Amino acid sequence: MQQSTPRALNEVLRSRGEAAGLIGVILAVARAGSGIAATLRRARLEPGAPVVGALERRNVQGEQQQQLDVIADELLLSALEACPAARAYASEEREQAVALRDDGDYLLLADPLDGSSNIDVAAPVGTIFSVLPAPAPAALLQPGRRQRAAGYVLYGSSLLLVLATGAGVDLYVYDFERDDYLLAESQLAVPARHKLYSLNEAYHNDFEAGIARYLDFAHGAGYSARYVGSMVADVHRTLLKGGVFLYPATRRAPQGKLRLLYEANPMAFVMEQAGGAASTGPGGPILDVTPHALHQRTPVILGSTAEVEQVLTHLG
Ligand code: AHM
Ligand code: MG
Repeated sequence: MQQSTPRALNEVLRSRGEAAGLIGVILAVARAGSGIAATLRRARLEPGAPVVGALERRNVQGEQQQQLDVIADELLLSALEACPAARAYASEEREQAVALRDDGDYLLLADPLDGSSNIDVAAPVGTIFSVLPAPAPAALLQPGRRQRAAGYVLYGSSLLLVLATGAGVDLYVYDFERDDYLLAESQLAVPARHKLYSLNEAYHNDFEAGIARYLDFAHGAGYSARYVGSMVADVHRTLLKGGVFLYPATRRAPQGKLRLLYEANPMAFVMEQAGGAASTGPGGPILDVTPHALHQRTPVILGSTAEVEQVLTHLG
């Protein structure tokens, strides 16, 4: 894994007056992100290279291979282990949080490789992360409103870092030659409205009546649909172009599929910081939910303010 400091990213964060500890945590995530990207690019290229699939799966040479989600999780953990400000790490890949340093000021929560089933088809995937303050004793179950920073790394046709630290949303592009993240856009603003929805419509018969009513409305109102099936890619498109991303409750998954702490909260923070909205539906804003469990799931409706509102009016 590359261990150098992303200097340009560091400089921007310092010039914004961010706390040194917070900068350290963000740089650790950024470093892990470029390490994950390097690993993704090597997949299948050499004997023993990682692939997605069961850990028991073997490559054509008969060697056992590692799941990329597990590797991504380990890269994040080792980057944080070198970071004095990190108090604990919680991940979608781990049953329990990992304690790091008793005097660390921040907690990192992450989905190390979101949308990993898309890797087999070389479609975009991402790392989603959330940074919370670490009061003593460390408290992982804080509402998303308390996040100090959140964002994602998108492994797509370019490697992007989208970051919100409480004063808007910045987009950085990773320069592979300089091993650094360069600021490409500041103060991203999600368009207030755009007739586009993004959800897995195959679950139509499993959605509650309100979502079905919304879809009937959208079909009659000239909406378009886009769905990659990687939350990072779908949310990133929503952030730049507008529209609404939904992963509602279904009959089989009454709380939806997405995790509150690793996926919904960081994406909701980014979306609100960009002037958009993020709701659970009848439960109100995602960021106001008080979590009761580390791996808790939540329905997600986020994107352009007017489009989120439109969905909510149909939920009754
Ligand atoms: P994962 O964390 O196991 O990768 O699952 C989350 C992913 C999201 O990226 C995406 O929005 C969703 O699952 C897609 O689910 P579905 O296939 O049910 O539409
Ligand atoms: Mg995920």
